Amino acid sequence: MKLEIVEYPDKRLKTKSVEVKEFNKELHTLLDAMYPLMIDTNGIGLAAVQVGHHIRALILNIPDEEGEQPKENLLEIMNPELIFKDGETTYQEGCLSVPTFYEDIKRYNTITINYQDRDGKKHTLEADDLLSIAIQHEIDHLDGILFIDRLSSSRRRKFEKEYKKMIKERKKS
Ligand code: Y12
Ligand code: CO
Repeated sequence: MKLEIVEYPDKRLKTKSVEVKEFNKELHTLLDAMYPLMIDTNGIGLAAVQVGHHIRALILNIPDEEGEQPKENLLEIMNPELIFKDGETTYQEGCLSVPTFYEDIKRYNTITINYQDRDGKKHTLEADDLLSIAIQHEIDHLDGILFIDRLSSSRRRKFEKEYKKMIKERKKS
């Protein structure tokens, strides 16, 4: 399955993704194709909507202490539900759908989610620090929200200007 990252300002990123109801071969093929794409593009998180599939599915692979991302650490999360949130943290976020741009975003520090794995089995996961931030970033994607939507209006204007410039430069090269 050939996948490509959908990049801002593509309107598909604004779509609210639908619940995963069938945990079948089609879902597994999609998840299996998302993983190498995420790793090859230096990503640590990727939602299905970022590859043009509007279902509530996402993958995460947070680097370990050595900066490695072994496949054993891969999390495949379907239909996540935030059931607990606490504290506050700020992190300079980036997104494969908004290349070259990083901004400080405020999130909950600690969260608990319920979710289903690729076979539909239910799990509960407590997360803090980078994992918590990454989960919140990816859940936002499922609701059609990008991290740039969380910027103040002045920071957003600055972003739009810089991003347009980046796209222009990229077209030249
Ligand atoms: C903390 C904050 C946000 C997340 C969400 C997941 N974000 C990513 O995986 C971002 C990846 C990323 C990778 C880049 O590298 C390449 O594209 C080669 C990148 O660099 C450029 O665009 C030049 C930007 C973002 C998780 C945790
Ligand atoms: Co993202």
